[in-house]
Amino acid sequence: DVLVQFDEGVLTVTMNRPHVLNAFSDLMIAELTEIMETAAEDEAIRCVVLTGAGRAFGAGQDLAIFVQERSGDGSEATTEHLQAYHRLIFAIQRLPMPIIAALHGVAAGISLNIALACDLRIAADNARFTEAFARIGLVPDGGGAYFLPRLLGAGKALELALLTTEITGPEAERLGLISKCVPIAEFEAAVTALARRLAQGPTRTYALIKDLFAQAQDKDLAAVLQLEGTFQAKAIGTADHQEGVQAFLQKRPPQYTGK
Ligand code: LHQ
Repeated sequence: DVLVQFDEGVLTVTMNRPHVLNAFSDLMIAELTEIMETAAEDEAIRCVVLTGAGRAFGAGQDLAIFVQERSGDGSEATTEHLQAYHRLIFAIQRLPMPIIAALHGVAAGISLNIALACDLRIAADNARFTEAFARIGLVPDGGGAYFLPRLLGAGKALELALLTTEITGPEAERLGLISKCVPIAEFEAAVTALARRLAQGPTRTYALIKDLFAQAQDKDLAAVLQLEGTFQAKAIGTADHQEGVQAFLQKRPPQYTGK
């Protein structure tokens, strides 16, 4: 249920169940998790793009499958199902290289929250975002209660979760839910340009930045400053740092190798 393509350091991962707007099957969760876990170990991959086939990013859990396979409450099957999603969220969060969610059309329910677990989000102007869970009597999962308040602030996050308000691409950019919204005709080119730019960047430093920001989240200033010192020492030891400084002094663009 997932397609992968590798080009110029960019791994493009496409959720491929377009007949149901890429709603999640068990297979799609498992395949995505394995792809992310494997990508984390592959130094040739310097940026990952997560996107959806057809007219949407994703419509959340496939509800037809969910009802068929595990009607009922709090059963062992439901717990296992949620744990499979958790493993996917952790696999995305643990990627050392940057991951971009490329969002066109609908991103609803857990598909939206998986996009929020990515580092950057770029959307087409036909994008529609909704924390759809409460519409069917569910609470946001897949990290919604973690990511959304951090991105938007507690008030707006709770509002979107309670009202399941549909946010458009331009509105999402204004709120800070995504980095950028572009016209649909320019979407593919904009995603490729951003992904290539990151893939040509200082990949080890990006990994350090991601780790630093993750660790800094629940620390006080003194602890963060100390942490920054530790991370900066590692960044100073990278070949790309040397290259960046040399390129600056020689007034030329840097040629980063990701080392
Ligand atoms: C779908 C779906 C779908 C199956 C569209 N499933 N077929 C975690 C753990 C435990 C339990 C369950 O859930 C979760 C996490 C979650 O993600 S909960 C939230 C699940 N998602 C939703 O509630 C969203 C349901 N879908 C919708 O509200 C609409 O389809 C949206 C707003 C996403 C899109 O609307 P439209 O653009 O009007 O498209 P559509 O509704 O016509 O959908 C196209 C087709 O895709 C249609 O099939 P059909 O055979 O009629 O062409 C839909 O039935 C199917 N589809 N979402 N989640």
